[in-house]
Amino acid sequence: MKRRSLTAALVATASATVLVLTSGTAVHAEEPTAEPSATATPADEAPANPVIAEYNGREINLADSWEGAGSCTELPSGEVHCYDSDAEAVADPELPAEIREQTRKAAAAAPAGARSAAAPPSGCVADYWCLYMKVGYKGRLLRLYSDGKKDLADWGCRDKLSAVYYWVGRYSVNYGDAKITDLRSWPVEDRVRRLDPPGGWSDFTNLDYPGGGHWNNKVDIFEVRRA
Ligand SMILES: [Ca+2]
Repeated sequence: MKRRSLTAALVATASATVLVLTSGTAVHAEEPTAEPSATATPADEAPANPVIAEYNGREINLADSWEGAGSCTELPSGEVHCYDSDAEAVADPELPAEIREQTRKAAAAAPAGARSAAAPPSGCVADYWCLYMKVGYKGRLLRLYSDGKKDLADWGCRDKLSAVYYWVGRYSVNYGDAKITDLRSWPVEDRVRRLDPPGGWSDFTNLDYPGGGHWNNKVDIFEVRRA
């Protein structure tokens, strides 16, 4: 992912150099004539690092398809597990015991059928970034844990993110913040926004996008920053 960004930066720099060296006429010819689309970078090329996950005892390529899975979790070990139900997800024995315990407590504290302010939304687990593909914390759910940039194309979630929640279960964990990025083609700068936990962003259509519009279905990179 970093490699790809670097390459893009180098290409952009090279293009800029060419433009400076060419005549004024050429510069005009290179000027964009229309407002670039929301996602101007190539979205159709196959991801270089597709995420392989375990789902019902077999391996699936998330970049290609979730194959019916309702949610997937990036475990602290680096492995990724996908599930049919939230119950199965929050009980995964490979989740750290403290996280399972905190999540259980929150679910027990929430009144049946209603979500209290203190409880995380459906399927979210403590100390995880919970990424929902539909507004209102609905749709497919990706739980991210480890520090660093996630190219959502690798996870099969590019241009699909609609809501995010981070619920702090253990304040001893450095939960940091996150950054969402919409990649744009030069000369338009990538759009970036910081998300400060704890809490949630339940509807990305209400999250203002720089220059107008909203963030719904635009995010390409999700960066978890715990350090
Ligand atoms: Ca995008």
